[in-house]
Amino acid sequence: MNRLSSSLLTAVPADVQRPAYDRSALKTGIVHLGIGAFHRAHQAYYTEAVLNRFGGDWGILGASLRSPTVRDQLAPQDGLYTLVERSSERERLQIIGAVQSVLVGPDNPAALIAEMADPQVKIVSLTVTEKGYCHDPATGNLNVEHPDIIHDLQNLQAPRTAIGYLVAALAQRQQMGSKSFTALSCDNLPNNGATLSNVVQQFAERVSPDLAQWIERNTLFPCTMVDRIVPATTDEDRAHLAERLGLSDEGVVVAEPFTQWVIEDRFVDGRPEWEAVGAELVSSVEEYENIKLRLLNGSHSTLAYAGYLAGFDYISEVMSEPAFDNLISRFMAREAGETLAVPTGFDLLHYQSQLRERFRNTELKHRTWQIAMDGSQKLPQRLLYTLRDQLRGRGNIDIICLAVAAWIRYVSGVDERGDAIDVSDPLASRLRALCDANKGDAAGMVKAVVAVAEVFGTDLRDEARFVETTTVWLERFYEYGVLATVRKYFG
Ligand code: CS2
Repeated sequence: MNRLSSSLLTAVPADVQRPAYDRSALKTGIVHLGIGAFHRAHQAYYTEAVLNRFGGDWGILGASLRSPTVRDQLAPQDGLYTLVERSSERERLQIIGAVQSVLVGPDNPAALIAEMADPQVKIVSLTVTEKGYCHDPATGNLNVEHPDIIHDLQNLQAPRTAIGYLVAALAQRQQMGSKSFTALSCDNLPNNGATLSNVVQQFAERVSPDLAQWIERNTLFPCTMVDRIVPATTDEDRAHLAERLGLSDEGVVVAEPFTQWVIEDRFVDGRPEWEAVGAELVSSVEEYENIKLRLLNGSHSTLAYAGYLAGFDYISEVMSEPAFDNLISRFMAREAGETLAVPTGFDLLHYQSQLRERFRNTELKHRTWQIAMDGSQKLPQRLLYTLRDQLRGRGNIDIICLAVAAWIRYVSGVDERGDAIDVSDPLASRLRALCDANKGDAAGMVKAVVAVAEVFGTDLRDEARFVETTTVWLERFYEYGVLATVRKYFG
């Protein structure tokens, strides 16, 4: 079967949307670090919509900081790939042309730095996941003991981290006397722009105070709220698409129809007209960000840990168990939802029922295991800020504690059948050791794990209500199993 490429664009079925603009007119205006499935189904989708509507030249150069996979998928396809939007009601296919090419950092770090330093580039955007910020999730400060940060501070010409790349490129711009760029964080972190600015500043300070000052004066780091559920693409997705398209596409991404992007409107040197194609450009994203992190991502992590342990592979399967659906409705209404301030006119109840609908989408194969990854980096903003607010206001914390207990049960590394869990987390071995050292003693396990300051800060270990309630759930999980426990209390 032929592979999707520029010359075969005309061969795709007529119901598949294609780039309606002249791709050869594109210039690299955006460099995107971390060109995974999410970027391709979200920010690139919005930029594509701008190009389809107005033309223009806002092209994207994608970069992978680790693996060559996406480059190898997209290079033979001239950067083209299909976005499949899927729900039980419909399937919509679109070929995206906004990504011009992909660089692989480790192959040639200098080439990527040079691209980022080119004054034609106005925006450097990022989806490098929580751990890509190399920060301490509880405080937001740069982790100066992180091996990759130590490496990058000594080898700025060949960095490994996004932070190293940003500072190296900004240093070149300063030296050349050119304008700075907008650094646009699109990761699920609270105050993501400010968090990025903070770690970049702390890194740059160590390189040169003069550079740090130049960055501070010239660079903007807007905050964003990004939302679209985009599971990892499977071989089945590729096979299904090949049938529909009549061409093979190694770079296909599958997403839900829903998408949202709220952006703080502060840019150094222009941006695509994203507001004309559905993005919301606002003066502050904080409320949107909290709503999304605490309701969507908080629910996701809760469903992922408890659902995985209960034996479910996919989020839609977890949601088809009525007790879990109940649990998550209550979590949103009585715990996370109680802590949120909402923008004027925002319907919080509608948002919650829409979320449950989205989680139930059976056409998305969203693995509980995928969401369970990197919990140590995710828990603070997804569950623990809510927990602190509820403790302060003496609100309900029952389900947050259940979620934390499920996470502890998960990172212990052994499931309910006695099989190993493949725990993917930068703190995996430390967390596992803490659980092993307290085997058979739920109270001891909770005490040891909540003392991990990078995740829980230094305050939560002394919150008796939190520690005790979490312990009770963990005891129940060990005694009756997660599914029976959830059915008993939420069925
Ligand atoms: C998920 C998110 O993998 C995860 O941890 O919670 O990636 C989620 O799908 C997105 O934030 C939705 O916008």
